[in-house]
Amino acid sequence: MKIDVLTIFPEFFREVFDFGIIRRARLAEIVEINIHDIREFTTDKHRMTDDRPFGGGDGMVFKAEPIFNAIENLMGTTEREKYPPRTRVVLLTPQGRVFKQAMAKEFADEVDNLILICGRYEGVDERVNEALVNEEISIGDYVLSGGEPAAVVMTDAIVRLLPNALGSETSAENDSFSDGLLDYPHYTRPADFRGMKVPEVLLNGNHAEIEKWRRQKALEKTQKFRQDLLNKENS
Ligand code: 6GU
Repeated sequence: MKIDVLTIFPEFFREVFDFGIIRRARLAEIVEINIHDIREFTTDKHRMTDDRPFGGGDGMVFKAEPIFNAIENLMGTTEREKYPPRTRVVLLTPQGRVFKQAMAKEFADEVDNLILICGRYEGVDERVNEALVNEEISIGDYVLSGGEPAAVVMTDAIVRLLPNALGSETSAENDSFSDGLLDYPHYTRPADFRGMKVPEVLLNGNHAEIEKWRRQKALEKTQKFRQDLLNKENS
């Protein structure tokens, strides 16, 4: 997969993709991640990426032109109907559909060429959406000052699901959300840490019992913190 991030803060991404699973996936050429400075695609003397909103009101609006230029440069077109197959252009904005594990899986399975546009200011000129964007995505119900952290979140969630991104010692199958439940609790040595004991069932080697215990604990945790996950329509 190739991921292209469009941002006015390329420095923000200087090291975030240099650790752990993402770093390994990049080195193994499972994913290629490129950061592009939207300001490089301005054409005016002052390299302006934002301007005042038509109709008045507070704040600034991200200009359409530099984003159109950047997409044209990447895709050879500014008509989303003409994008190559398995391509998605995503605008990261609090106005978008909320990103979920199932969406991460979809992108990992169905997309080879992902473009993440990091929104900024009070918003982005709507013509970007009308012409270029396949999908607006938010990472949750809170407001960030820009889409940059969301681009990192999406990239991480997707890359770790790409074939061979996780080592054999780990697996995405048992992750929280992959079965619609939160994960069960984990313990490692020592069995007695400062008087706090690991549940007996995990020590006795009875795998059927252990499975049952884990399932029960996952259910309890989900019931306690994420009732919404138990109503299937929400997930
Ligand atoms: Cl993608 N962008 C911004 N600015 N705020 C957010 C968000 C994105 N997702 C949640 N809040």
